[in-house]
Order: sequence, then C-alpha cells, then structure tokens
Amino acid sequence: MEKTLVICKPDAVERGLVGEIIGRLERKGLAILASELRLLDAEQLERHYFEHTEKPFFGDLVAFMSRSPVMLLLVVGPEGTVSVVRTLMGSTDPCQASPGTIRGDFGLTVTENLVHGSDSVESAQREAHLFFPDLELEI
Ligand code: IDP
Ligand code: MG
Repeated sequence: MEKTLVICKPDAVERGLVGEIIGRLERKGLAILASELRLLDAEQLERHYFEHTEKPFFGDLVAFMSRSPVMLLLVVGPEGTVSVVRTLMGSTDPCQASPGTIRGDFGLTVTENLVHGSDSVESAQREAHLFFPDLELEI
C-alpha cells in the first residue's frame, strides 16, 4: 500500500468542487484514510512548501492557501498511488493540463490550481506527518 497527501485548495472548497475531487479519487479506486476541513496558517504553509520559500510567487501562494479552509485528505491505494494522484491532478498550470484531469477540467490560473498532491513517497510521508501528526500509520 502507498499513501499520499491531497489538499483541496481554498478555490476548490469555495467553488464546491470537493465532492467532485473526492469522487474522482474514489472512482479511481483510491480510499480516504483521513480528512479534515482546516484553515492553514503561514507557518504550516512555510513548512509544507519549504522548497518554494525563495520563489517570487511564494507570497501569493501563502496568501491564497490561507485565505479560507482547505480540505486535507490522506489518500491510500496500491504501490504507485503517489504518481496516480499526480496524473489525476494534471500539470501545475491548469492551462497546460490535459482535459480529463482535475486541473485541466476546472482551472485557469497557476496559483489557484485546485489541488495539491505529494510529489514522491518521501514527500507523502513528510506531509502526512505534518498535517496528521496524531495518526499512527502503518503505511
Ligand atoms: P505542484 O503543485 O504541481 O507540485 P509546484 O511547482 O510544487 O507544483 O508549486 C506549488 C504550487 O505553487 C502550485 O501548485 C501552484 O499553486 C503554485 N505555483 C507554482 N508555480 C507557480 C508560478 O509560476 N506562479 C504562481 N504560482 C505558482
Ligand atoms: Mg509540488
């Protein structure tokens, strides 16, 4: 089994697309291990997006991600789940993302691109612990 952290970003929650996103994950065959609607603060976002703190878009990203609650999802499936979720999400820039992907079907701007998914098994481990520290995971 393999887990990954998915975040339905504030734009997805505001637009009522959480059900659509969870539905796509479930219809693919993945399962939700934990979920919580939560308002993130700048400190959590700096830890989550540590590799981007020096990027020019970082301020906009934190402002966006903390403006209203996100839906945190810990998703589990077979080996390869991290990569499967990235495929379902589509390219970072929704204008480049293929139709049939979440970003390709619902997004138009690179910052407000609806969804986050861990980019590796190691990131998934780190992000799961960051957002669900009390969960005792065997995977
Ligand atoms: P990812 O979410 O597809 O893994 P990353 O490169 O890790 O993409 O970037 C994290 C998030 O930062 C993106 O999902 C997007 O919200 C935002 N972002 C990335 N690149 C840009 C940019 O060039 N301009 C504005 N926002 C960006
Ligand atoms: Mg990333």
